[in-house]
Amino acid sequence: MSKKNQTLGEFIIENQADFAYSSGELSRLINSIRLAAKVVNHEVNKAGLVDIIGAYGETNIQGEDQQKMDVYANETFIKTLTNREIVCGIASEENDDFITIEGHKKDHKNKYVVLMDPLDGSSNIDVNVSVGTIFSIYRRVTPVGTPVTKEDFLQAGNKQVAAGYIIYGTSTMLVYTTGNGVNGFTLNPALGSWYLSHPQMQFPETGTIYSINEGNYIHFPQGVKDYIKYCQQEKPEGPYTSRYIGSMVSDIHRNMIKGGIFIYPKCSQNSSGKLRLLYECNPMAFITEQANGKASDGFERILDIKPTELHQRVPFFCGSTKMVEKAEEFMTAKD
Ligand code: AHM
Ligand code: MG
Repeated sequence: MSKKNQTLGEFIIENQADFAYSSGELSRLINSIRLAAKVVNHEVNKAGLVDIIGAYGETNIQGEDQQKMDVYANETFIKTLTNREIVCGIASEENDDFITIEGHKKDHKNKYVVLMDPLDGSSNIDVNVSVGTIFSIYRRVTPVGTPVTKEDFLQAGNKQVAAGYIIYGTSTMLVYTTGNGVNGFTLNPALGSWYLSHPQMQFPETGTIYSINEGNYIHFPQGVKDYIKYCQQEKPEGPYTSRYIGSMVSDIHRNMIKGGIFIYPKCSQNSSGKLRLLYECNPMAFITEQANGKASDGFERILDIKPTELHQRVPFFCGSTKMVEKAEEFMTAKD
């Protein structure tokens, strides 16, 4: 039950039983993420003041320009998690391969792996628009005491024990699930504390917002084109509203509160879409389902896809259940 002015720290202690296996390790892990998020938030907020924004001059494995803040956020999350010895491995959008964390005693005793996109939508920083961090947590599948392997990271999304995102927006929020609903905490920057502001978040069953980069319309599959036309048709509630920030965390966060669908489909020039399964779609899909929404690749449940590669991409349809179902109808009819 949510209490007035409850902080994230208090919430974690009070809901210890929600944490799978409840050994305290997972709560310490969430605690580390909330700490790293505060540090990144501090820098993101200053981005317009100091000469820290702009391309860093390197490209990541996806062949995209890395922004300075991407690098900073990546290092901050990795350092914070590594120093606290609570994970045995990390995979990040910004690193080609996963990182093995052996622990100070070099005994590989930690049980969890974290997959993350340290700063999603980072090109938005240059124009003072919201960005986010996305994280996904699994229990390792290889034996404790041995170095992690790719197998520990290539788990289906339905095996996630926790997932969340931080949205660096007009206020900064941390939203996460451990498989028992979704709770959102807002940072009070003056105190450095996260307060439970959005208990048990739920997608409305349906909505009137559709979020998709319509500039790519010509490259979309016919099913998506038909669904967009459906969104634009006159209906009792009027044509739907188009809202696209270009920062998935912010687009989905808004749609979770107001009711809507987010789509990043495959395109003729990119057969799997743009978004990454392991550290973008899976965590957002876990949160979405926990908030009564639905997430698929247009046909199949995202969380049931068996990953084959760390940086694998997947088409993504995510949001209010009825809207995703409707979009899937159009996909099935045409693809
Ligand atoms: P990034 O991880 O390189 O920032 O890319 C992911 C972002 C999402 O947040 C957003 O929904 C999408 O890219 C926008 O892409 P596009 O500009 O093609 O619409
Ligand atoms: Mg990203």
